[in-house]
Amino acid sequence: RFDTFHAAYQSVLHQLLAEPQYASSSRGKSSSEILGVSFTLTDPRQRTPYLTARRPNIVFNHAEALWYLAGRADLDMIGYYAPRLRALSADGQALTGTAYGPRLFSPRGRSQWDRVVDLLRSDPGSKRATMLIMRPDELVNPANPDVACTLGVQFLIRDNALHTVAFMRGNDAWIGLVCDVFSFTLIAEYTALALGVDLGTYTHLVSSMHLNVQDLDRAAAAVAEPTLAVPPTVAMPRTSPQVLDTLMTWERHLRHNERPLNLGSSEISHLGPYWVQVLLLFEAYRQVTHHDGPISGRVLRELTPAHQWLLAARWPDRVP
Ligand code: 5HM
Repeated sequence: RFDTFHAAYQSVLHQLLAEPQYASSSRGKSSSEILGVSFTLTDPRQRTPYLTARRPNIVFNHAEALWYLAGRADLDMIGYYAPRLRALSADGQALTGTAYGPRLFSPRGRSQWDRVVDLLRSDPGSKRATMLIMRPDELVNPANPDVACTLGVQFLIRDNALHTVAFMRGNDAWIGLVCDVFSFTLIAEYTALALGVDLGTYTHLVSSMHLNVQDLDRAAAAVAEPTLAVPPTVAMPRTSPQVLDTLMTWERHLRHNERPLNLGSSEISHLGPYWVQVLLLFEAYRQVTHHDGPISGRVLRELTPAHQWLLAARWPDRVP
C-alpha cells in the first residue's frame, strides 16, 4: 500500500533491480522479471512520479486517457503525442490491442463502461462490475504486433467509495507502467464522479512485471532520486459527454495547429480549472511541436507548479 504512485513506482523498480526472479526474453527483448506483482494506491489522484530520470510525458498521459474516454483507436491522434506507437499499428491507421477506448467506452451509452456503471447503480455491492479488454481472438494471428496487455478493469463500491482493480498479463515497468497507472486511475476518478461516490483505492495486479535491459541504468537512477515535495493537484469535476466533446474538439484544433488556445472564451472557462489545465498542456505541446523557441510565459504562468515542473523536466530547452 502506498499513498502515491511515485512511491509505488520507486518500490517496483527497486524490487526489479534488487531481486529479479527471472532473466527472460521474448520478441527480441531481454528483461528482468518478477511474476505476480501488485500494489495498492490509497490516493489514486497522486498518479505521476516526479522523477527527472523518468521525465513522465504529462501531455501524452492526458492525451491517452482522453483517447480512451472518447473510445478512439486512431493513430492520427495518439501518434502525434507518442510517435513510437506508430510502429504498433498493422494498417498505419489505427491501433488494436493498445486502443482500450473502443473496448471500454464505445458505443457511447451502450459500452462496457455504461453497463458496469448501470450495474453498480442498481447493485452497489456487486462483484460483477468488470470490463474485459484482452480478447480471445487476439492470438489467432501469430504476427499480431499489438496484443492488449490489460486483461480487464474491475470496479467495487465499498463504504461508499469506488475501488478499482486493473489486471495485466504483462507490464513494462519503465514505460508502460507509468502510462497505464495514469490512465486507469484517471478512469477510476471519472467513474467515481459519474457514480457520485468517493474515490477509493486503486490496485494494480500484474502477472509479468519486467524491466528491459536497456532501461536498467535509468531505473537505478530513478530509484536513487529523493522524493520531491509535490504541491497538491487539482481534482477532476464530474464530466459530461458534452464536456468530453468540447475537450476533443479543442484537442483537434491544437493538434492541427488551427488556432491557439483562447482562455478568454466562455466555452473554455466553463470547463473548470481541471480540464483547462489539460488544454493548457496541449497548448504548450502545440507550441513545442509547431513552433521554435520557449513555451509562452502566458501559458506557463497559468499552469500549476506540478505541471510546470513536468514540462520543464521533459522539454528543458523549451521552458525558460
Ligand atoms: O510481447 P508482448 O505482447 O507482451 O509485448 C507488449 C509489451 O508492451 C508488454 O509485455 C508490456 O511490456 C508493454 N505494454 C505495457 O506495459 C504494452 C501495452 C499495450 O497494451 C501497455 N502496457 N498498455
